[in-house]
Amino acid sequence: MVSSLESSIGSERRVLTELPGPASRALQERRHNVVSSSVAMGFPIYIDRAQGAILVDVDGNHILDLGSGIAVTGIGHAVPELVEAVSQQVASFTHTCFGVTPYESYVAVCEELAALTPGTHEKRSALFNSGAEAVENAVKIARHATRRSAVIVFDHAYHGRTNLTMALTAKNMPYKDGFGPFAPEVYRVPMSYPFRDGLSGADAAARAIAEIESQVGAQNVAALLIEPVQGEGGFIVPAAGFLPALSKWTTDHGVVFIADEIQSGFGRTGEWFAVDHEGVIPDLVTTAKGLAGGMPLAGVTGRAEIMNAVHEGGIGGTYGGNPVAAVAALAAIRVMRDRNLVMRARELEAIMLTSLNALARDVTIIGDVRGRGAMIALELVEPGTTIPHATAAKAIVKYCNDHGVIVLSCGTAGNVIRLLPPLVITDEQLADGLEVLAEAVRDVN
Ligand code: PLZ
Repeated sequence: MVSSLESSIGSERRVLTELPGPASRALQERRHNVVSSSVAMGFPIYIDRAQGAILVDVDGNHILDLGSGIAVTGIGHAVPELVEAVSQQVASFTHTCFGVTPYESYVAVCEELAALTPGTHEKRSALFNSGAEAVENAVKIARHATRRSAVIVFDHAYHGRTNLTMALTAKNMPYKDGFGPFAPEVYRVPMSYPFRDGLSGADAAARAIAEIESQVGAQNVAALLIEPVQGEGGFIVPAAGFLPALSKWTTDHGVVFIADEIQSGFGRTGEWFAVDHEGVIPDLVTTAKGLAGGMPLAGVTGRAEIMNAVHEGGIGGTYGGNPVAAVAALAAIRVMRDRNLVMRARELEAIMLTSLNALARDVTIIGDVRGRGAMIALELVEPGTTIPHATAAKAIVKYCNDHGVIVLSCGTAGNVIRLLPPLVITDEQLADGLEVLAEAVRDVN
């Protein structure tokens, strides 16, 4: 069954109808009658099936996926190992609640997280359903372990949409507007943003630390929470030395350093975790997205003494570490290892940077090309300035969508185009997608 699916989909982009096509438009009508208009609407083609880097919609269009469902399906779609593992698990049992009666796959995922996350210290993990839930629990654990309350976050940060994680997230629209009051004891400090601040990592860290010390006081800080490469905020890679300086400061002051690796983790940046590029060892790491190849699973992993500081039963949930999601994670990790997808992310980086840097030399609206691994972005500006150019980003996304390529925008100002291809994308597929993107940029320029 799996092989017939593969052969029927193939690896090429193929647009047969206008997009969205008639069958998608009919579903869109139904959606409008029953789905809340508050739910985001990206590219309303309805997906029927998918394989590798290709999504097939209900009109039979073959769409090239350079978004991976926001950095989730790094191993690609319909991966036989994952299909097999999930199918078998569904047939065995789908749920018991790990807190009621446990099962092996939860333990095995925690063993993998202990082995893969940075550092050789004793680690413990707890599993959850979503990224926001992992971040929220990491903060709960850090507060409990330190008996302090303040949490430090950064400009442009994205950590989720629950009440606490909205407070941690920097951007008002669409995430926070009208949803307050927000959780207290959250303090925001400047991020290192080389394209816009021109500061060295050390200077940017000194600026952030000075604000923390004067406005909050190190002794009140439970946790410093940071995305080592920011995702929704614009694929901002901090200047070298920024993360190590912050990490040292947290160690010196008994503050829990939490790396939110939900978007940047699991091979995406060409290391298992983005902090690995600078040898930073976080106290806690949050994971989700790429962890389980598309099944909902998230984790908090970190120093045993911090993770075990909470009383038994203090952390949990009905579905956290669900067995179907857990076996999917074990399969996804196996596939990543077997196919050396972490190294593949580096190859994708080289291909994307070469192509996009060449494009940037030809056009006036690209201010910056940046990123790590298969997490690469274009920051768009008004020609000859650094003024964010959000309308260009919108137009580029639309052009790509019209031509059957999924690309996503991001950035506090909405002026960044991000590429998050599945790590299994072929060279030919990526070249095709980059060609469409280049046409889009030239069209808008
Ligand atoms: N931390 C770093 O990137 C999720 C958000 C999509 P959840 N990013 C995609 C949207 O518009 O809601 C994310 C992230 C980082 C936390 C999260 C939250 O993960 O699984 O969406 O809760």
